[in-house]
Amino acid sequence: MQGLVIKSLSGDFTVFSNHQNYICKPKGLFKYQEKLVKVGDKVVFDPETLIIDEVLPRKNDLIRPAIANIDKIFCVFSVKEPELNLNLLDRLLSIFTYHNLHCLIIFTKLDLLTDYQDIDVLIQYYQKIGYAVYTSASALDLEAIKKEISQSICAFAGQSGVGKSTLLNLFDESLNIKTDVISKALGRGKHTTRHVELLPLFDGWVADTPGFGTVDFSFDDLLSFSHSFVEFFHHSSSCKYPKCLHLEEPDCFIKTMVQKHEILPSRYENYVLFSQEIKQTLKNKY
Ligand SMILES: Nc1nc2c(ncn2[C@@H]2O[C@H](COP(=O)(O)OP(=O)(O)O)[C@@H](O)[C@H]2O)c(=O)[nH]1
Ligand SMILES: [Mg+2]
Ligand SMILES: [Zn+2]
Repeated sequence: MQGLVIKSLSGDFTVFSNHQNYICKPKGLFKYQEKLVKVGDKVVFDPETLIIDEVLPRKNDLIRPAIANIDKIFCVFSVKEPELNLNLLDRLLSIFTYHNLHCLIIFTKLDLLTDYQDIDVLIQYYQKIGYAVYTSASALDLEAIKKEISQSICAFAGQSGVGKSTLLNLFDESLNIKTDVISKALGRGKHTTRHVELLPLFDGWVADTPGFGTVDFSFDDLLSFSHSFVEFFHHSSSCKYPKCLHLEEPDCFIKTMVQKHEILPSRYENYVLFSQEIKQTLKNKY
């Protein structure tokens, strides 16, 4: 029988199939390599012996958090408490886009703002470059997020304390996910969510995943990294050099766009910071 791995806990894997849960073990072959089965895996298992025989090919595969076959990844960012972290937002969008994951953005805690002008600019910019952007303060947006979740395996990424668990509980209070009171001293929440688990929601599945502050940020080369900034990639054919990295090259259309404020300054700043970081990592690797 085929099923979906929705939870992994000390060597046991909960497989959901035909409206039922089966607690399974991987077959002998996997025994020493239990890490080979992941939450999100589609598996072939025997409902009698409760043995997982085969892991079907993955559509994608994240290492941290360990989860496979994600259809949609919501990048959740608070506008305050903790302060909006655009560096982390651009970092997540870049690496997830590089891995062909469908990213969406949710801004939370808009109630803590007195002025909405800055956030409006950001919302419009990220929408313009192709990402769906929602705010947890809008009922219409919450309806739209519901529709996105339906029939999909979704993950909620973002720093702790931004309101991921609160949002999921708002959708379905029976999920009863533990939320966290922000530690004022640290300006961030404690890590309440520890393991990865898929929870049923609106005929889809959601993972309330911990951390994501330190996502695995490695690229094969700078050029493919540059493509992960989608609007840069879109306009890169107008640069003088076909393989322009938009750094030191002359006649770079992207830099012109930055000067004309057609590209958000923080996007370009983060792009430059990330390219330096990646350059250093690639140098150490070879
Ligand atoms: N003011 C405000 N606080 C919120 C909002 N969403 C969540 N919080 C608070 O932020 C803290 C962290 O929320 P939590 O859901 O645990 O964050 P998580 O770590 O991302 O899962 C809790 O004290 C929540 O009550 C919001 O929209 N507005
Ligand atoms: Mg949480
Ligand atoms: Zn360029």
